[in-house]
Amino acid sequence: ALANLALPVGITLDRYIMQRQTAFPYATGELSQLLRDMALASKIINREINRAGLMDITGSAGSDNVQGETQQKLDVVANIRFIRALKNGGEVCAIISEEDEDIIHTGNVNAKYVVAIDPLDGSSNIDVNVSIGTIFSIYRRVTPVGSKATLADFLQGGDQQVAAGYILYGSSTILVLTTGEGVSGFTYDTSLGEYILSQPSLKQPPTGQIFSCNDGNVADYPAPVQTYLQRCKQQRMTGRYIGSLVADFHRNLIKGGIYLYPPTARSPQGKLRLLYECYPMAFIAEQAGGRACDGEQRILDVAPTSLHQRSPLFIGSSNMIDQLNGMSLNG
Ligand code: AHM
Ligand code: MG
Repeated sequence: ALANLALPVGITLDRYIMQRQTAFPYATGELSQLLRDMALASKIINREINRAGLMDITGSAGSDNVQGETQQKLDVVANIRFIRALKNGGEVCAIISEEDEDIIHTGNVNAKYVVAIDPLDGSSNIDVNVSIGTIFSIYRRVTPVGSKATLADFLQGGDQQVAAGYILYGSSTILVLTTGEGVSGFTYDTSLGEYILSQPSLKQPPTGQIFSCNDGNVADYPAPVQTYLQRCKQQRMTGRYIGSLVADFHRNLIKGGIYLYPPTARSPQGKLRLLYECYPMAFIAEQAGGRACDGEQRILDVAPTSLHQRSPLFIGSSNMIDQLNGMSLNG
């Protein structure tokens, strides 16, 4: 409540962060700076995405291609940009990314935070002008400041996240953020180059009409999930699936709905990654009043064992997840 007093719609992300910092001194400014670095990198990615259709042209013309970056795939470019921004910002000692097998050490051994990131999610949508996103998760390190970060810093568990967010590069670009005090949405104003607070307190409707999954895999889904989906169809609910987690999640967050990525024959552990896809989305969902589980337990309770581990994901409106879980119990 205290936080909302000072947060009128229309203020910039920078001002929001500054005001939150005074209201909640959760950090001595480092987390604020880190969030600014993420926002800056996302603006650069946004620019690259908007020019994506021109890349071959500018590439072949040889312009704007000092480091050869414009010829690289957009997800690789996004990875480079985020890592660079976090290195330069100085608040992050190590990063894990969907694009890199191992921990990336930034060289800032005195920094207090680590970040897990999927720099550009929904890669199958990049070439076809459909919405894509960035997902990130932030922890305070558990290893001593001054030392090299280790696996332990990343395998703390979902409830230890201090902040999480996503950027949806959609019909407009929006940044959705939680620091554990609810969820706020910021819309990017391209003319100002600023994120503007547009949704100070996002709440997911407790129920909804939308179900989102890859229907092509349905024969592989566990029986209770199949039954749940049959009921959705019997009730003439709406099926919507973009194939970009961020976009599917965001629509369901606003309108009410459920997103499902169950285990399949191709991906027996589920497809999505626990540390930089499931955990941050689950943190946001819960902070907005929604729920997230893996079919057996709360996502945030799933024990992390490796950097790139996968998990099934069921996420969305609270009543819909409860209903699904109730079916799983009945078998
Ligand atoms: P990616 O990280 O390789 O882009 O994969 C993650 C994406 C999610 O955004 C999306 O929800 C899902 O994979 C779609 O998978 P599928 O094409 O199997 O339905
Ligand atoms: Mg991904």
